Amino acid sequence: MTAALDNLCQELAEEFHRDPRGKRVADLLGRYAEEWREWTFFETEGYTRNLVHRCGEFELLLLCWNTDQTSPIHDHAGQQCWMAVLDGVVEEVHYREKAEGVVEGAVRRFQKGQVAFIQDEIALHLVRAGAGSRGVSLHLYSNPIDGCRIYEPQTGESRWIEVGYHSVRGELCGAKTAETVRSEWA
Ligand code: 2CO
Ligand code: FE2
Repeated sequence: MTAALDNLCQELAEEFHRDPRGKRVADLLGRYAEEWREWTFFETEGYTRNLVHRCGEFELLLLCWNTDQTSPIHDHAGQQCWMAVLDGVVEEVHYREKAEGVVEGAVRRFQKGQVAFIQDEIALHLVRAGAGSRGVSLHLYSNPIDGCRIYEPQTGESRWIEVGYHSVRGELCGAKTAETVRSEWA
């Protein structure tokens, strides 16, 4: 399994060594279309974060969105985030922090093969399965993120949370935290 995913990680690593801003990342992610199904896990409690690869420059995750599942409104801990849809439909809603709270902005819908990009300078966002659809998306964070701030929609209050992995390279690990995985791989 995973020769194609491993090749993709190799190409991404070369790209980040060439250019830390990763100008070709969207192209590489958008072209990727193979071998991801056996590393996906759909749960009823919430979307799952499944780690494919983590190194100093980036981490690559498969996110599985069951029908009606949504992330909280969140930031990206100062890092760059690319999101390529591999299957189904995934929607993104932008938010801006204002004195009165968080204010909803653009809503965008992404289908298979489309790639979104976000970083804190652009907006906060939430991501959800498209109406009536499930979705699988491939997320690249550069650098890796161990947590982010989540925002309460009504008041705009925020708090930092640690993000975890549901699986690592196809092996279920519960909600193992990024910190645990990093120390195991060190
Ligand atoms: N950033 C969220 C996460 O890593 C997913 S939304 O896409 O950026 O769980
Ligand atoms: Fe996000």
